[in-house]
Amino acid sequence: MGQWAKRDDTIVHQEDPYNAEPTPAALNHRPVTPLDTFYSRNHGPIQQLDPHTWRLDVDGLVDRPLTLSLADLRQRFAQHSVVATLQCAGNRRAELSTVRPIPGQTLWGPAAISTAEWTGAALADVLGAAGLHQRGRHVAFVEADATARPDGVALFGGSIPMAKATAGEVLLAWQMNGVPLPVVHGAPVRVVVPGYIGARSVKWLRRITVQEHCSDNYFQAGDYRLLPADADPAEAAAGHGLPLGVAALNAAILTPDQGQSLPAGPVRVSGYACAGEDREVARVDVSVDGGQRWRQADLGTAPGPWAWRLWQLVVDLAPGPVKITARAWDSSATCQPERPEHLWNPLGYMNTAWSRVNVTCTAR
Ligand SMILES: Nc1nc2c(c(=O)[nH]1)N[C@H]1C(S)=C(S)[C@@H](COP(=O)(O)O)O[C@H]1N2
Ligand SMILES: [Mo]
Repeated sequence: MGQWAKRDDTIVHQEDPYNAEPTPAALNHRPVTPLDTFYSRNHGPIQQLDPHTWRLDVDGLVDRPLTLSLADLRQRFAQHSVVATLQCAGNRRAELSTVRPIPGQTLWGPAAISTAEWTGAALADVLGAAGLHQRGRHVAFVEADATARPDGVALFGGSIPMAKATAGEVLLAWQMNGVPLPVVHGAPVRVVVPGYIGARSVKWLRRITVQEHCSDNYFQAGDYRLLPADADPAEAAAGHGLPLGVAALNAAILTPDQGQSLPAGPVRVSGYACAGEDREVARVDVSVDGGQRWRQADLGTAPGPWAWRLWQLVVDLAPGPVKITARAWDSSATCQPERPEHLWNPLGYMNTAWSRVNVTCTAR
């Protein structure tokens, strides 16, 4: 067992802060990702909070500011479970970095994405108990500051618009796959915002503030922004570019492996597809001739409306080099963009280009 109870074969991009993704093979085939396989993305230290003394403040534009213990949260509010996929906005950045380098950012493969069954209180219910003012437009989250952090590393936070915050699917979760939330995933309580980039699902939650404007936390105002291709990354800090929120349609091939050598003949191609916000994955197409002809993959059943779809297709591969391509369509008839060149941005976010895997088939 590796660090933070992750599998031994976990790909650890960085030890401190801990940033790690599973191998594509480990992620594949399981609609709900086991805890030892779930990716983990951290901008600062993993916080060790005592669940008995932990408190959550709810303040800002509310009638009745609240201070809740874990017991209060569990007893005062109905318990909900949602199967939701979390995906880092930096997922698949490594492919973007082959277009042009992306210095200083974690080069995630296709597995900075995972799915869990989250259990907790609905944020909507907690906000209802606090009483919302008319002027409240955004709900901001900030993490605890229990652990010393290196100089210059800001407290993690962010916000979501009021309509999303009160929609019911956003949870203050204390359980993941039926067990208490592991420390590395934000114990004792984290936010889970289904359909949004992972960065809005704040871990080690300490405070919820209802406010007129979106969060000015560094990780919303100065990071997780999509800059124009010709911008200097330092401009993000000044609030340039597009703030990221709603997730975009994405898909990736998980098997076969990039560069794999395998016998010609029938080969199973498989992976995931995930739509953003309230859209659904409608179809996944696979091509083995660089995109001239396409066949439809079989979509596995959705583990829930906020979760990815796993897919697979057996294709017949001729001897020689083969380019396998996969692309997803969503319920708005939107398809993923074709090439990473068209998406390249200085911080390397939102690579949703068609997924490509090159293999070599040997005659048998
Ligand atoms: N407090 C805190 N919450 C956080 C982060 C963080 O660094 N600190 N990282 C965010 C990002 S960028 C992502 S993608 C998800 C990752 O969640 P996980 O580590 O449970 O997979 O958590 C989000 N919540
Ligand atoms: Mo992220």
